[in-house]
Formats: sequence, structure tokens, C-alpha cells
Amino acid sequence: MAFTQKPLPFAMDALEPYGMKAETFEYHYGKHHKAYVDNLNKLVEGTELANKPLEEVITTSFKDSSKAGIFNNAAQVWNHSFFWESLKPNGGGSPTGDLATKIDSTFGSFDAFKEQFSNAAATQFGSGWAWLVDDGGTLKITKTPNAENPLVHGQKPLLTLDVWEHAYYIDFRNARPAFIKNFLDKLVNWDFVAQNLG
Ligand code: MN3
Repeated sequence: MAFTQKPLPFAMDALEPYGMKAETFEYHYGKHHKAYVDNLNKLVEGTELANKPLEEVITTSFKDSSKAGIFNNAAQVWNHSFFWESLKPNGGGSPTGDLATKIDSTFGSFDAFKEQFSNAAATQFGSGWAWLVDDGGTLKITKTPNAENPLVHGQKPLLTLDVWEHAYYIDFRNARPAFIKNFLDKLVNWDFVAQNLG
């Protein structure tokens, strides 16, 4: 069974009123994400990993330097699917309920959370990801380089932002901080984050 690319959870042009053009998704979903899926399928074809769950492919290949290509593509397949779910049209605003309480008690306030998350996303040097994770019951903000993700550190991902240049160059050119601010103000799917917290 080959790995498949999950459908984008909104139309390609659904985020146009919220700062991200259809062209971004034509490239980022239609070309970058699809290429990771295609590459992964080529790399695992005929091996035992071809029939494993994607999460298991990620955690096992991370520990084996001879499988770096498999790890990079498998993790990028997972990371992008998780990133699309982290976005929604007319998102952003503030979380509610348990999640809001946890964010306030962990980071001091929602504004302090936004500042720390923005800082992590802005300071990830080169390509990578910013995350909100549940690390054994404690909320944490982390950043990872390239394809690395919280699954390989035993953390439960709650929210992510792709900070590879290809994620923001069409809409924001080189202005990563403007992309981060737009994500927090207009795009975060807090219902998805709350669902992940469980
Ligand atoms: Mn990307």
C-alpha cells in the first residue's frame, strides 16, 4: 500500500481573504507536499517500511542514519498534513476552554504565548518548523530544523507553522515575521489544537 497525500482540508483559494493566495497552495500542496509523498513511495518500495504506519516510518528511520532520505520525506509528508489542519479560513483569534487555561498557566498569558511562539518561528535558522507540543502533560513551544518533528522526541504535536521559505515567499516574499503574524492573527485553527490536546 503506497502512502497517499491527504486532501487539503479547504479549497486552494479559501485563504485568499486571509493573506495566502491559491498560488501558494498550488505550489506548496500541489508540488512540494506531493513530491515528498512520491519520493517516500519510491524510497520504501519493496521494503518492509512500505507497509508500516507513517508515524512508525518516521520514528524508526530517524534513528538510522542510512535512512535519512526516507526520514526526511516521511516526516515532511506528516508535517505538511498537520500544517494544513493547523490552518483555517477566518482562524486565529484566541483559544477557549481547557486549552486557553493551559496556555495562560504555562506561558503567563495568551499574548506571552504568541510572543514566544513568534520568536521560535522567527529564530529557526534556515528551514524548519515551529510547534506547540504536549510534552508529558506540559505545554511547550519548540522549533525543529528541516524535516525533524516532535514525534521523534516523544512529544505530542498540537500546532505547527512551516517556516521553510517556500511556505511564505509567494505571499510575503522574504518577510517571515509578517507571515508569522498573519498566521497567528488570521489562520490558526484553535479547534484542531484543542482536539489534539484531547
Ligand atoms: Mn513546506
